[in-house]
Amino acid sequence: AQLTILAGGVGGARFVRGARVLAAAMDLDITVIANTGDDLWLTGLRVCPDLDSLMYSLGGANDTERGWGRAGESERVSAELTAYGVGWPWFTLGDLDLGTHIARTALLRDGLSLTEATERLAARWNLGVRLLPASDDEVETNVEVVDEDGEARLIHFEEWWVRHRGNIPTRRFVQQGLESAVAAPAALEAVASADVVLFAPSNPVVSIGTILTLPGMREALRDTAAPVVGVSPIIGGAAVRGMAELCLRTIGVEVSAAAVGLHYGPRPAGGLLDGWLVDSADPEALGPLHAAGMEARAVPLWMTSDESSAAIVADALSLAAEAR
Ligand code: GDP
Ligand code: FO1
Ligand code: CA
Repeated sequence: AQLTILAGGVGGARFVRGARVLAAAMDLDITVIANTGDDLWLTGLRVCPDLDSLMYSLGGANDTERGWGRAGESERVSAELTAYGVGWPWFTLGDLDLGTHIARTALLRDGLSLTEATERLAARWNLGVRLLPASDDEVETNVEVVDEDGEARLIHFEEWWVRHRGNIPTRRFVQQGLESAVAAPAALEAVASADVVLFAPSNPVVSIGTILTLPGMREALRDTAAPVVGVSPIIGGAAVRGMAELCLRTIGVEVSAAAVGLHYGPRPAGGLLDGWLVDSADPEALGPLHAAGMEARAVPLWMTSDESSAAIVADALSLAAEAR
C-alpha cells in the first residue's frame, strides 16, 4: 500500500522511523512530504532544515542529543565564516552539514529541481522511504515581530526561533513567496495516488501548516480517495517539545489536542481530516471531535523509541481503515 506522510523535521522524523518499522510486514511503500518553509539561503548555500532532519535521522546519522544536525559534527568552517563576519553567528552550519548544503546548492545550480536534488542526496543514505520536498519553489516562513521601538518587521523563522527562541513580541507567520509558488508536482502526485495519508505529529503551524499553504496541496488532500488521518503533537495541553505552543497561540488556536484536530477540520465539513489520534491522557478531546464528524481515538502518543512510534503509526492506519 502507498502511505504518504506529511512531516516537519524532528517530530516528523520520529514518526516516519516508526512507519519504516512496519513497512516490510505491512507491505508499505512510504513517501514523505517534508516542510520546506524553514529553508533559507545562508552563506550562498541552500539550507533545508526539515529535509535534512529527516534525511539524517532516517539515515542514522543525526545528532540525537542536540536534536538537529549530524552526529560527530565539527565546526571549523563555521568559525572561519564567523571570523569573516559572514552568515549568522548564532546559526551554526557544521562541517559535515555544510557538505550537504554545498552538494544541494551545486545540484540546484546545475538546474535540478529541489525534488530532483533531494532524490540525489537521499540516494546515498538508504532511507527506506521516498523523501520529497513539499515545494520546488522558495516559500520561506517569516515572522512578523515588534522590535524595541514598536516597529513591526519581518524576520526569517530560523532567526525568530534560533536567535530569539520565540521570546520576542510576535504578531503572525507569513509565507514569503507564495504568490509565485505551487506545491511540488511529485508531492501532489504522492497525495493523489496514496492509499492512506497521515499527518505526522509535527508542528501544526510552521511544519504541517506551511505545507498546507502551498497552492494545490489542500485541493489534492480534499480530492484524494485515500483516508487522511492526523496525529496530535499536543499531549495534555502542551507540546511535547519545541515551539508549537507559541505558534498556536500566535494564530489563535487553543493548545489542546481537540483544538488542533478541529483546526485542520473534519473532511465531511470541508476540512482535511477523516480521523485524528489523541493521546490517552486526552480522552475529553474525543467528544468534540466526534461531534464535529471526525473519527477519533485516544492511544499512547509518546514517541520514545522506533517501536513506540511504530505502534502510533499502526493505530493511525487502523483508524484510517475505519474512517473511509
Ligand atoms: P521540527 O520541524 O524539528 O520542529 O519538528 P516537527 O514540526 O516535525 O515536530 C515538532 C512537533 O513534534 C512538536 O510540536 C512536538 O509537540 C511534536 N512531538 C515531538 N515529540 C513527540 C512525541 O513523542 N509525541 C507526540 N505526539 N508529538 C511529539
Ligand atoms: N538549531 C539551533 O538551535 N541552533 C543552530 O545553530 C541551528 C543550526 C542549524 C543548521 C542547519 C539545520 O538544518 C538546522 C539547524 N538548527 C539549529 C535546527 C533548526 O533551527 C530547527 O530545529 C528547526 O528548523 C525547527 O523546525
Ligand atoms: Ca521545522
